[in-house]
Amino acid sequence: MAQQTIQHVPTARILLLGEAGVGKSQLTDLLARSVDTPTPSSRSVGDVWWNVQVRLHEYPSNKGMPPTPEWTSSSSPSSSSHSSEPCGSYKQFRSRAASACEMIPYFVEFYDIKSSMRMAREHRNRLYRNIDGIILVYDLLDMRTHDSLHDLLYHPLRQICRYRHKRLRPILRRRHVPILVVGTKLDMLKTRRLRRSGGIASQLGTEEILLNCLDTDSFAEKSRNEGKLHKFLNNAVDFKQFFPARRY
Ligand SMILES: Nc1nc2c(ncn2[C@@H]2O[C@H](COP(=O)(O)OP(=O)(O)OP(=O)(O)O)[C@@H](O)[C@H]2O)c(=O)[nH]1
Ligand SMILES: [Mg+2]
Repeated sequence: MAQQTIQHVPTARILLLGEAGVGKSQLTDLLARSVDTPTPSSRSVGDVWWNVQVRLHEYPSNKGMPPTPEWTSSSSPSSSSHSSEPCGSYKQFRSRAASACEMIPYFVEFYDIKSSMRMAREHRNRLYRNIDGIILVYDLLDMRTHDSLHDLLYHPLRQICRYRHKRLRPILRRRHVPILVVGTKLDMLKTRRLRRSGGIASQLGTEEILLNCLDTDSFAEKSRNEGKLHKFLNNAVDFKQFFPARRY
């Protein structure tokens, strides 16, 4: 990780959107959990209108370069197509790749708005303008919570579009703010639904994760979910860099 003082670590902001009771707070807990911040109080920055939990994210500075073999295949290096190469050359390749890839630390703040509070539009808009990524949350047991995501997304997306792209519409045609869709309560689903091709994730061209928010292994290291989350957070950092929030 690059040597930086804590004041110089930039912050990316992620907004969680979803109906009441779908699991936004539980998911925020899971997303922000880390070895260094094991309890909610150690990673929370509370507010009247929303709960904010924070975690560190390491953004790879060489995102445009080819990935290392470790990320391209789940098999071990010895069983990959490089297996005929002597061990030394594989090690050299890895160390070259590692030294080329500087990890830049970012704070990521997850904004979990309290459904019970009615926040003034002016405060909400001020928050939306600084948002670098959106997580849409729905309950797999109640697909109405999935269908309402379109409505919940409209206003924040419009604000982000207006203040970050400096144009009002069309909202989704240009490169929009990164979005991740999460379906919760997978553990309570009796029959496993097949992936819905007409779902909001495929309409927006984004990744979707189905999980149990109560299971702390849902984002286990090197799991598919962790990979999708990392990619989403990297995209949020990209968005922050390419479309920086202006001061008002
Ligand atoms: N079994 C199970 N329960 C879950 C899951 N996610 C959330 N819950 C439970 O669902 C209830 C609601 O979760 P919350 O995280 O409070 O939901 P919320 O979206 O923050 O709700 P509001 O703050 O009212 O908007 C809680 O009792 C959670 O423990 C899940 O994946 N599996
Ligand atoms: Mg909540």
